[in-house]
Amino acid sequence: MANFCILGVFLFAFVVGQTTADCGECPEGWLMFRDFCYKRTGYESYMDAKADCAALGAQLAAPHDADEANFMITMIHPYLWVGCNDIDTEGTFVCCDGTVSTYTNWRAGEPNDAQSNGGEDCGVIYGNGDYNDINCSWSSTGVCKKHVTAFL
Ligand SMILES: [Ca+2]
Ligand SMILES: [Ca+2]
Repeated sequence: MANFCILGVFLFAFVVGQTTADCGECPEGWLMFRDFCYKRTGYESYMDAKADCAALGAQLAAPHDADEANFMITMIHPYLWVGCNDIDTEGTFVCCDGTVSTYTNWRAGEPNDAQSNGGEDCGVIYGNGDYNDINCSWSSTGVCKKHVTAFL
């Protein structure tokens, strides 16, 4: 019975730890969502946005679910790089955080790698949440994402 009590305490601590993590706050100029800090880049190419985020020790953000996408949409100007591209393998969108995108919301007919635009390998998200692939050298804003503990 005692063992069950100890297990219970550990489980309680684990659950509480998961829901009330006090990992600090985002510095001025960054917005917080869950345990991450977000900051919009300038209006620039995908590679420049990615480089700007790297210079901040952050990654070009890729939404991993609808809630995160909806948060990022509040930073749209006028749309956002989503931080995932299929540069290496056409049709397989890999994200800057090293994951294959776990959340996407492609507009009907997208991604279409439109050859009339010189090919399209970089994802953007629009204000309604729809995704499109556009030419990576075009300009958009992006969002840099960094775990809040990285600022401690
Ligand atoms: Ca493509
Ligand atoms: Ca497209």
